[in-house]
Amino acid sequence: MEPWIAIPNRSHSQDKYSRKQSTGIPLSSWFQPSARPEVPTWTRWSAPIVWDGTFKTSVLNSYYKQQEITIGLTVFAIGRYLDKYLMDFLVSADVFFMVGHRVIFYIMVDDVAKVPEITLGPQRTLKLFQIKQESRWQDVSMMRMKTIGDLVEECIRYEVDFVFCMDVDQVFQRDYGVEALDESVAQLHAWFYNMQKMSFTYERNPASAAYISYEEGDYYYHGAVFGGTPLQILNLTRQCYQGILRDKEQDMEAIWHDESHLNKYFLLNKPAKLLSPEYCWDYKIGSSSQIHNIKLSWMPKEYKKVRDNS
Ligand code: 4GW
Ligand code: MN
Repeated sequence: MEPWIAIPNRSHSQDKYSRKQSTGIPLSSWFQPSARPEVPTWTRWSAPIVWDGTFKTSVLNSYYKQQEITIGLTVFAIGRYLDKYLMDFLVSADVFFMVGHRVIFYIMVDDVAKVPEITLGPQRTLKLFQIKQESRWQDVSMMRMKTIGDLVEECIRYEVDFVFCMDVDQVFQRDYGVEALDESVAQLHAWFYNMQKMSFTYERNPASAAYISYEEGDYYYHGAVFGGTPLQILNLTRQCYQGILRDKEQDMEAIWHDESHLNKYFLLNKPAKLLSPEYCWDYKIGSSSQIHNIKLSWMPKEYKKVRDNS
């Protein structure tokens, strides 16, 4: 990795994580699983699965408002993904992501000059970082784990209470709010949420660090969205990156790259909260009675246009 080129100033004033309780609000004050009886709203390990309609927005918003929290959102837009996706992602995030709270966008690009100029809402700050383009697209995706870890260590942990890490090829459709916050947050993959674990596309080669046997597994999580407190994200990204490096040393690559390692991580470190597929839906699946209000959706894939660096 090239060293960071950070455009804004970094403040190292205080570690927000140690200053504040991260999730002090009792689940019972805001979570109403009975509002969605037709879907699973708890994991085996008693983590809530947040579906549209299961949360009291006003209770949560006033609690987090009083806590004066700041939420980070990291996103990478390298090569053609910068031209094609970044603008829509950012404009929609400005409107729908954590409305009413302070947000810092951490944007990693390979060409700062190509970043679109957009006017953000008053509580939003954008921090741009230039990183080098990896020659293989698989590495673009996987190196995010290393880069996010470095960034959390260097600045994110001093600046935010919670952080989300997302793919850029998606668009916010409706309010994506503080109900999604927790110590560690995993996203149910839209294509797999109704499937048996036998059919999950985990890495099945026992030699890989991401290996999960057919008997194991809880859910298939989507690599396009994960979140948590800075320290949890630091741990997650470091462990996933270590797995990626271990595989590389053996000339291996997990089937779905960083997503495979993320699934292994969340198998071993159960997430504190799961988000329903309404928080990352693919319209190509069609309509489903379980999917009420879609908060974030996949952009159509146009691989020919965006993928020429494989
Ligand atoms: C094949 O040629 C490529 S390029 C596959 C991913 C590529 C890529 C990914 C890229 O050229 N530039 C880039 O910024 N990315 C970032 O990695 C971007 O944030 C993207 O959303 C994320 C994961 O790649 P993806 O969205 O294509 O992965 P999937 O298909 O799992 O959504
Ligand atoms: Mn994607």
